[in-house]
Amino acid sequence: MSKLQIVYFFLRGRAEAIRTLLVEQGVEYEETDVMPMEKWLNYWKPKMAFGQCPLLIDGDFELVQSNAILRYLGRKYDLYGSSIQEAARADMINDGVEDLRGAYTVLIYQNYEDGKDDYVKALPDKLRPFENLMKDTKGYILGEKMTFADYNLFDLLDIHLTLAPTCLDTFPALKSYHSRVLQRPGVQKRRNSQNFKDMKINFNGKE
Ligand code: GTS
Repeated sequence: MSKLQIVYFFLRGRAEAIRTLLVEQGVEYEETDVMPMEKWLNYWKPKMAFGQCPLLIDGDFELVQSNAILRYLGRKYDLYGSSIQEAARADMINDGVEDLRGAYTVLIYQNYEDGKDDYVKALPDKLRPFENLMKDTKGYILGEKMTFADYNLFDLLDIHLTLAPTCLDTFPALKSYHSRVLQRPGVQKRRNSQNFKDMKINFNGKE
């Protein structure tokens, strides 16, 4: 069986939760860097269903949209809870992650210099819903077992800690959740890899 392949920029970006999930699950994968830009524009971009990456290749199956990829891997590796209610809670939190990631992406790529202060000021109101949703769990989104959405929520919190290092100080549940996920051996394995250390978070270097 061929290895899974992630086709993306050499960035953490929208692929980092996917990579961390795969490393933690012990799934070997290969990376294809879509750069240089001419190759991205002329070769890879036209192949992408929505003109954007990441793309996951699993044998003869190809999938774009980072959240669809996370959900696919969630189903494939049993990281999607064990009832429709559990799956729905994982979906709900993952959708919340996407909403905040969208706002973060606009800041990073369109308004960093002028918008960062206001973004950081408004951040508590954006993080509070996650704190409320996570305050009764001592473990992960569904309790003891990780889901695909945990990799995404962890990554979201992690990039916000780089943007605003004290942003979790008033959110004890999120702060301990972030360090709990960070300490997981598989997550540490990913974080300690040279590949992770060499990657920027975002294409333009802003973080
Ligand atoms: N909704 C898509 C997803 O979740 O996968 C968005 C993907 C996306 O925005 N990809 C960007 C891209 O391909 C890269 S990044 O924002 O993830 O860093 N940009 C290049 C282009 O030509 O649009």
